[in-house]
Amino acid sequence: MKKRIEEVLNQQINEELYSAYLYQAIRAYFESIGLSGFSNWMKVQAEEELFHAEKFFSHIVQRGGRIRLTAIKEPAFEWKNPLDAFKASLEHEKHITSCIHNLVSVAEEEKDYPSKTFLNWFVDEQVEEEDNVSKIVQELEMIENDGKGLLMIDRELSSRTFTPPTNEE
Ligand code: OFO
Repeated sequence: MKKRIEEVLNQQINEELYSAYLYQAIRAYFESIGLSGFSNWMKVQAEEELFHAEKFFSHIVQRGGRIRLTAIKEPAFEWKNPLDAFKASLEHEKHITSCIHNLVSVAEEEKDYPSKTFLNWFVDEQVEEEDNVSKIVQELEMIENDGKGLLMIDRELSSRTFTPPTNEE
């Protein structure tokens, strides 16, 4: 594996671990305002992020690269309301989407076709990630922080569970 590819894939491990850290911080915020369903949704989201980091880790190792773990930055602590927290999540997912697209470009430039194929899963995954978060942002915009509406969404989000995809390479 070329050094440039090894470096950018390692950076993405940090991005994915930061994502998990951010969603745990948002989870803690939801716990602090008594919304356990929202908290559950963020817990599952953080679990997904660890799964993403693991995929990058395995790919680098499988290709003979070396893992270098770096410091994870501190996430925010407070959000104005649930809508603000979900808008921040959507912004973050858009950032991750651009990171993934950038990785695809580097894989193309370096003619690393196995990495390019590997990254296809993430290209699709990001479409889903942004869509999931956008839908919740829309619902929250509709209810405009109304208490009853929040409790209904909270109930809905309490049923989310983490199921790792089975047809992995
Ligand atoms: Fe790893 O997709 Fe979200 O951040």
